[in-house]
Amino acid sequence: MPVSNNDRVPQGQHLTRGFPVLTYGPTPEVSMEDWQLKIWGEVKPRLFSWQDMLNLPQSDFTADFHCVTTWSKLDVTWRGIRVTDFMAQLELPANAKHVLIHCYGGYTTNLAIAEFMRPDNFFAHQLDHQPLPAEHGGPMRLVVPHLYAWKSAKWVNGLEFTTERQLGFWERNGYHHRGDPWLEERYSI
Ligand SMILES: Nc1nc2c(c(=O)[nH]1)N[C@H]1C(S)=C(S)[C@@H](COP(=O)(O)O)O[C@H]1N2
Ligand SMILES: [Mo]
Repeated sequence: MPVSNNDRVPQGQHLTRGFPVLTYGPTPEVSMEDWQLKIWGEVKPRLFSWQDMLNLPQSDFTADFHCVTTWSKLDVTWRGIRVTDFMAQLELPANAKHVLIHCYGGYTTNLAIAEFMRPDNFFAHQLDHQPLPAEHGGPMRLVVPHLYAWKSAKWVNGLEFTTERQLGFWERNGYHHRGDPWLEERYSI
């Protein structure tokens, strides 16, 4: 049976060796000391430092990774902070329905709150038991395993909560607002 028929590899995807780097534009250089995560919009504004993040519960994750350019990688091992554990620090009002993820370097991507607040999503600061390399989004990235990997924002530095959907970078440029690989939600229209 060809590997592309593996029931963990969505239609139109193939397994890749290694871990390709896919970045639009230059790789931002951000140290752990300087790294910050800013929270704003339909929520009380907050600022989280690197130490604030390390003070939260730390978890290990094994997750599959599906890039819309058709490569998939199974069982990537990460360590970091579960999004639901992080969100327990905020009091999110009921009218906050969407989040626009902001990154060092200006990249953005959007998620509905229901897609963001899943227990399988996490902020990662380790890959394969090593500090997350800069090219893979270090010092800290978001990982959203159930959606195409353009939602897994590297060099994350902000969460903007909104009542209406605001589209992120790829979503404004023809990609699907949700991006479920199992439904092949690749492009808008
Ligand atoms: N800030 C930022 N995050 C990003 C991207 C990017 O260009 N900038 N590319 C996205 C895309 S299209 C993919 S497939 C994954 C790739 O992650 P990797 O380079 O660690 O494989 O990161 C996503 N997150
Ligand atoms: Mo991608």
